[in-house]
Amino acid sequence: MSKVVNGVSLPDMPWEEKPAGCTKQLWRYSANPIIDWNPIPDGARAFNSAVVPYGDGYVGVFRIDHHNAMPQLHFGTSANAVDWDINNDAIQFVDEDGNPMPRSAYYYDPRVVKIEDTYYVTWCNEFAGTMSPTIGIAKTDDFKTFVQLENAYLPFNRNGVLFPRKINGEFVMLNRPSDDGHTPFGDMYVSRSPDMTFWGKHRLVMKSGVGGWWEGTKIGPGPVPIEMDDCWLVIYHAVINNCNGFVYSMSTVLLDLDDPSKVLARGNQALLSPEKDYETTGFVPNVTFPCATLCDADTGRLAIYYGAADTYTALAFGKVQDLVEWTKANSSV
Ligand code: BMA
Repeated sequence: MSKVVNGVSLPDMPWEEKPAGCTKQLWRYSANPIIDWNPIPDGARAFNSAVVPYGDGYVGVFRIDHHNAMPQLHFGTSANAVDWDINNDAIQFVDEDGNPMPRSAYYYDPRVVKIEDTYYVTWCNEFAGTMSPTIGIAKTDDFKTFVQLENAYLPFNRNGVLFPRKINGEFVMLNRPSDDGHTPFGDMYVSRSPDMTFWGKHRLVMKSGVGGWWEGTKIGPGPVPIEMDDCWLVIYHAVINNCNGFVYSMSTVLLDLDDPSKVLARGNQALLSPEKDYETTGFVPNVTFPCATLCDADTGRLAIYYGAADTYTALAFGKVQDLVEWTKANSSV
């Protein structure tokens, strides 16, 4: 059995045991969704958001779509990682000298990761004044001041997901090059940086469709990879295009610890697909989009935070050891 490496103990994280009769590796929280429509006065929907343990509780960077449909990032806190208190004001990023950064037209799908003693936020950011997506990066030590760094890439790119530690002395980021529309394609790449500013050594990790039609349109990285003793466990989103449009599911892939461009095993089917009302009905129907996890290193309990129907925030549970075993036993490669 694989073990979690470099993890933290989270004995009080949200958790429910697998329901009797459940044959799947992931199961939903019985009180889903945890965030409903209109979570704050200025926001219509909170979804595709990031949470991390911090201090005595948890903090989050939330994607909040405002009533004009434009997404912003809002900071939130929680004692139990289920009930969230989200600021009505969007995060105002500053430059290295503390001056407010010009606002982007949109900020969405954030991830948050702690690397050494600094927290980094990555998100899909407007490339200055072009309405074209790239990956924005900011750092914070206290979740009060968020210092925005250079965008990582030229347009177009969505989904920048940092590994939780340097690999061979470099920062490493999974990402998904795209177009500036709803992107009818998408493969997963990995890029490296010595300093969080200059990104290069780009490598393909995996292409869509290898496992079958369920992931035939596009794939992209989800939450921050989880370090196991024999692999990186990565949850990814996988998109099918059917008569009704795109459907977003999730599955798992295991990457090589020293060279995460190498796929060790990759799930051959979806582990969670839209099926509940809050996943199939909302602002964008049929979306389950994972952006964050909490993992208790002692037990391997995993809570996945996913956006449901671009409207709600929901939780699913699993065990990391079981997900690694399942991926190895049900691999498409
Ligand atoms: C993707 C991203 C996600 C969104 C999904 C479904 O391209 O924009 O934020 O959840 O589409 O609308």
